[in-house]
Amino acid sequence: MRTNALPGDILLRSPLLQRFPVLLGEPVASGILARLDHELAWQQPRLHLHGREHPIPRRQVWMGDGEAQYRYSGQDFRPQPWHPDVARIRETVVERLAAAGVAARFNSVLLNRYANGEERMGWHSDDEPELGPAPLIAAVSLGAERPLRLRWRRGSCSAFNVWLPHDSLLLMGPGVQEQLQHALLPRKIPGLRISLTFRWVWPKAGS
Ligand SMILES: O=C(O)CCC(=O)C(=O)O
Ligand SMILES: [Mn+2]
Repeated sequence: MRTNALPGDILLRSPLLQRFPVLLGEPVASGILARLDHELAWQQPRLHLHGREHPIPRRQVWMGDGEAQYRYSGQDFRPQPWHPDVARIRETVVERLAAAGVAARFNSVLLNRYANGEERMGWHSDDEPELGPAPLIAAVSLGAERPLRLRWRRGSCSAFNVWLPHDSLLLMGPGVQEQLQHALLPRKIPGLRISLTFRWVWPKAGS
């Protein structure tokens, strides 16, 4: 079996949450991590939360096709054009999902850069209207292994961690955003981590 065809672990069946190890293989994955770190125009926007303005506790880049505009916390983000490494990862993700029987397409990606274990992303669901009613999100992790924490939006089932190793892919299938929230909480884990969360953004009517 080729290492890049390793099957994914199904973590939840309904809604589908599946983790695939070894997406790109080494040394490709580490080379891409270093290039994205150095070559992208990382931004740290200030967002209004609870009536106050705060810089986000990480850096980010919104990338994608021109019409894939994204509105988040009251701000519109225009996509940067595809970086060749990111376009290559998108292709690999689509192929890997197709091999697992999941048809997916992505016109955009949010890249998140966490310089160390203090940098984080709070509880949320990726359920903005432009992602449609049942978004499929594919999250690629590069660099330091950290856990994604998930919790159910209803009922009393416990929260749980999904560890995201370097060069892994996590598929959050339709229904995950509606039923669960996720967060990347601060942890005493040193090292740079970059995640790429691929999405399909429905172009705005009239654009
Ligand atoms: O960094 C991660 O793995 C989580 C990113 C995330 O939830 C997002 O981009 O919406
Ligand atoms: Mn998210």
